[in-house]
Amino acid sequence: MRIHSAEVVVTSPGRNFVTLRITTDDGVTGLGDATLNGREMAVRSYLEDHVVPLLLGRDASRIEDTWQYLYRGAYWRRGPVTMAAVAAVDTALWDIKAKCAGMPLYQLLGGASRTGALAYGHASGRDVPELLDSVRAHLDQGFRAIRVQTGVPGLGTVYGVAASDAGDGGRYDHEPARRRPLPVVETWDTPAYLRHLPTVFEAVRAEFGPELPLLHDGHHRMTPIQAARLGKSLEPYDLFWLEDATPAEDQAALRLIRQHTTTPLAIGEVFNSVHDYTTLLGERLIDYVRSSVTHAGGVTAMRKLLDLAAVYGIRSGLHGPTDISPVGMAAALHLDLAVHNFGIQEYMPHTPATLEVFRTSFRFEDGLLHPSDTPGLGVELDDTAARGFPYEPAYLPVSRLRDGTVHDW
Ligand code: KDG
Ligand code: MG
Repeated sequence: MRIHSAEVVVTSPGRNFVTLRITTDDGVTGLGDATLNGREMAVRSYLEDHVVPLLLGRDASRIEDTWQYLYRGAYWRRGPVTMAAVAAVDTALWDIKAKCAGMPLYQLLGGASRTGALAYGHASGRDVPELLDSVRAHLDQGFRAIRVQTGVPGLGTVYGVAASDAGDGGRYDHEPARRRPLPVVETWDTPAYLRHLPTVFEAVRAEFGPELPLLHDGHHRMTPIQAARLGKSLEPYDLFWLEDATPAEDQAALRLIRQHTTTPLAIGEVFNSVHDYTTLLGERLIDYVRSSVTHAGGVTAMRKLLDLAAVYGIRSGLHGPTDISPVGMAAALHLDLAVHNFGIQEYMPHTPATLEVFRTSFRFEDGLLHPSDTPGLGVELDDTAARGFPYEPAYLPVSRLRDGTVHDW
């Protein structure tokens, strides 16, 4: 079974997605997600100009060999653009292999280890009353674990907080609504955030009790000692995890945080290689691996990463925001179901327009996600619908401190 063609589809049903479709000479198709928020066209070019020509005529069943060929063969390895492209090829080939086997992908990964993957939803509010309403709305939607983000007194728009309560408890969507040719600038103040956040968790625990798993994303904004202090001050509220407390590329920073707090730590959504994790895993400095199939080299690389994490008793918490397409999400769900060291899965439901383009079969029931038993990944792309949503440049925001200094967003 040879690769006959490979095409890149860029579509923008409310936000941009990059998808690779590989077709074999006997007509089997596979999809891979290559979306890199704000840098979509770089991945498209990498795939179209440098990867697709290498794929034509290759044996579609040789997934590991193709992964190594694209990774080692390029000489210039790693990096988000390269690894998103490699991931898309890898995921599409797994989709093809599972379709040919007539099985859902998770069966090829060893079969189900659980009935479904515990998902966490994103509650947010500009203030505490709005946040509590949002938590209630998420519980009503069936979520059994909740990420908590709020506005900070004195600051305007804050990461993770819906700009309005749209009646569904507010929906935060990583900026597609604020599309423009240049990134918007948000003002940030870490001391104000550190003073405020423990009071937020106190209010949430007082309202919803001790059992509900609660998560929080620091989104890379603290210094190690600030993160250590936050972890310590949140200990009474028993978080499931504190995510991305410090800029992720500084693995050694986690040593300092770990020395001061027992709040569980999660990191890795911006990582794209197992090599980004070696200190973190080897020294057990984190509790959850946050990478996505889309950005970390595909199903093949993610499986290896999670198996290495399992050696150290570290669990998965795969990245699942709306800028991971339904194809990337489905790939994550097959892994979630199969690996022993599953922890939790992030789940931001995609918009109806996105689900017109990507026909999914995964389901969310009673707080758990299941990839379905459709052969392959269980997602198909509707080309006609995709063509109705042309690419629009869109960027993530940029943070500046009150004095104008650029900060981590
Ligand atoms: O594109 C950036 C988003 O994927 C990121 O901001 C989402 O931090 C995020 C999360 O935890 O989902
Ligand atoms: Mg995050």
